[in-house]
Amino acid sequence: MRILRRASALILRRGVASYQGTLCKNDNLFRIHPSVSQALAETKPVVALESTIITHGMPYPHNLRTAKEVEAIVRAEGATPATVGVIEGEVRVGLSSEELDYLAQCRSSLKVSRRDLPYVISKGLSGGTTVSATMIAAHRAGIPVFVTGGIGGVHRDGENSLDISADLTELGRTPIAVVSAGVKSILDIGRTLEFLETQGVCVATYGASKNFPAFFSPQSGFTSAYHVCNPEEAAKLIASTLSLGLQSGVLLAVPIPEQHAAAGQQIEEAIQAAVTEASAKGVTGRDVTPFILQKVNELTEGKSLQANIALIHNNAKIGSQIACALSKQVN
Ligand code: PSU
Ligand code: MN
Repeated sequence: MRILRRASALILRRGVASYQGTLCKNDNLFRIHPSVSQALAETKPVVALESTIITHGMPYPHNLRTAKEVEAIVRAEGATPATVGVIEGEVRVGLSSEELDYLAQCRSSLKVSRRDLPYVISKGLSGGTTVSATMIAAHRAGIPVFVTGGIGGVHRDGENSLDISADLTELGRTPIAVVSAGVKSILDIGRTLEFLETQGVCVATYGASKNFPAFFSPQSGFTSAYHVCNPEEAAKLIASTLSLGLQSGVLLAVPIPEQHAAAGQQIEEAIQAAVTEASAKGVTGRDVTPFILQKVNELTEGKSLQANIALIHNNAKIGSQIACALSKQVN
């Protein structure tokens, strides 16, 4: 029995070690910040963070303040933050304070998803990376844990419009664990979960139940396939995915803390109004999510933004604890 256990621990370590072996050297297109490459070289925990939330998800100066607070939370938990963004045609894994300032204030920065990467790079442009593009960069760098607020999904009426976020297909093809507060109810949550299942994505709620959270609310009426109760359990789930060599990701859904979920009902009503307005105004494609987020913030007089910030802080804390637990398990 003990030999078996030792053998499986060895396989686990080898799987994750070979994963971390994908760590890329600085090349022309991907540049890893020295603090991040040093942490990776020393097999210390690193947490990847996205930047569309900075360029398109929140207004200035809340976006910049939140980005810096989130990095500080990651550091306080003992991990190294690696915010991903595109600066003048180069994907940066780990941004300097000046680069964060630049992305937060630059009005012309683009929203960069998988499909946009080739164009943005070829033109030397700058932008915030979505969940899908951030997963690609994190994978290249060898960072298995990535924290965000909410992921994209199947939009309402998506069965007709086929407006399905590239985040979902990315989760199906890139072995990264994404820690998020679930999926916003601006989306069709049921179809989003179905699509994730088809893509082979292991979805687990972080907490005592399988209730799948709806971003501003701890419950969506849907459930995850599984739940994990603590950082160690979450880390084991991630380690198994990596060791199995499944090239698909894990979605860890962290419910918003109860005290910040209070405005949930008011936000829900604002979402209904914003979705109706978006379709009446003919907003489509990549503009839909930013349009609705801004509208909901206006309609709730900033309450949705406050809840958004609170849940991102919480995700950063839990995601960092998971990254630390994973690092302990494989070292
Ligand atoms: N949901 C939010 N805030 C955000 C996003 C989603 O609450 O900022 C961003 C994320 O970067 C996500 C992207 O990856 O929007 C999804 O966009 P789309 O629906 O166009 O795929
Ligand atoms: Mn879309």
